[in-house]
Parts: sequence; structure tokens; C-alpha cells
Amino acid sequence: MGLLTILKKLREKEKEMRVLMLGLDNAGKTTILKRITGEPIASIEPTLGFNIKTLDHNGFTLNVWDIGGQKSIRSYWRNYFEQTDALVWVVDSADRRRLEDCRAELHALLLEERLAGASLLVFANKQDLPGALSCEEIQQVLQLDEIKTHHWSIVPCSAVTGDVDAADEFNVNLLKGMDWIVGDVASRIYLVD
Ligand SMILES: Nc1nc2c(ncn2[C@@H]2O[C@H](COP(=O)(O)OP(=O)(O)OP(=O)(O)O)[C@@H](O)[C@H]2O)c(=O)[nH]1
Ligand SMILES: [Mg+2]
Repeated sequence: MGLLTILKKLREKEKEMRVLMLGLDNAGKTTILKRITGEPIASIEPTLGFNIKTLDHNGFTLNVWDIGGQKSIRSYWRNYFEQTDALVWVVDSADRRRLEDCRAELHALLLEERLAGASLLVFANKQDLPGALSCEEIQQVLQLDEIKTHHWSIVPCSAVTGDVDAADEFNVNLLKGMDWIVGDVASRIYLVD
């Protein structure tokens, strides 16, 4: 048995994934995470450090790190890159003024060596807001089609509408996004031999 095979088998036993949630401040990262774990979202403060949540999804254990996105603390993002299986990039789809900033920050992350192996999921959040750009528009503005270095997917969502259990399209999409992550990471790490 080769070393790589042994390592893969070890990880298979753990079935753990490390997911890093980043994005500009106010994008809705913490709200999305709380929504997925079924916690109240009424009084969420801007994140100055990080939140970590462990959730079970499709037979995998996801350790999700939600890091504060304010400009003054973005330099700390790099402290969390190590061992990242998936990057979730959360976008406020109605924050047109900062979409260029959002694009630049994302593409800078994709150059990071320690994130080279990570799958990228983009949540085009705040679809409930009247001025929100559509998923296709966000895909274009963020120049996702130019990304050749990472597997990526974009999903429109709203962290505040409806009920997680109800068949609300955008809430269902939060779970669809998580499904994609687990599927993509698993196909890369666990099943390839
Ligand atoms: N209308 C609407 N508001 C949202 C949505 N998601 C989050 N918000 C609101 O946006 C604000 C910021 O949400 P947070 O979850 O704190 O954003 P964050 O990305 O964690 O911000 P930082 O921790 O500063 O990086 C809060 O007032 C949320 O209620 C959404 O889908 N639609
Ligand atoms: Mg936050």
C-alpha cells in the first residue's frame, strides 16, 4: 500500500472536512451558518474573531470556520488557510458598490498556495433584497468563469427568508450548497484511488 493510499484511508475513517467561510463584512456569513444549524438569527453582531460550528451533513462531519470580514481584520484570514478542504465565499448580492472589492478579495485568495486544493462554493446571498444582482450577474461580476485552478460552484440564497425546513427555494439552496461541497470534496479526497 502506498503512503498516499494509507493517508486517504486514514482520512476516510475520519470523514471530516474543514470548511472556511469568508467574504466581505456584512455579507451574511454568520447568519448563513446559524441558519444551517437552526439557531436564531435575530441578534447577530459583526464577527471580530471567528465562529466555529461542527455539523453533520450526508455522513460527513464538517468543521465550518466563519471568520469576520471587516477590512481591518482581513489580514487575519491567512491564519485559517491550513488544511482547508472547501472555501465558502459569501456575497451580499445587493451591495453593488463593493462588488469590485469582493471580486478582488476572492481572486487574491485563489492565489494562496495553502488554498490550492480547496473547492470553492460561492453563495450569492441576500437574494430577497430588491436590488440584488442575480446569480448569473454575480458569476459574471466576480469573473468566476476565469477560475481554472479550483472546482467552483455558485448558488443563490437568502439567509433570512422563510423557514429552513420549508420548501423555500433560497433556503433549500443553502443545503444544496453544502451538498455540493461535500460531494466535490469527497470525490476528490476519498474516492479517487
Ligand atoms: N435581507 C437580508 N439580510 C441578510 C441576509 N443575510 C444576512 N443578512 C443581514 O446582513 C447583516 C450582516 O449579517 P452577518 O451574518 O453578520 O454578516 P457577516 O458576513 O457575518 O459579517 P462579518 O461578521 O462582519 O464579516 C445582518 O443584519 C443580517 O441580518 C439575507 O439573505 N438577506
Ligand atoms: Mg459574521
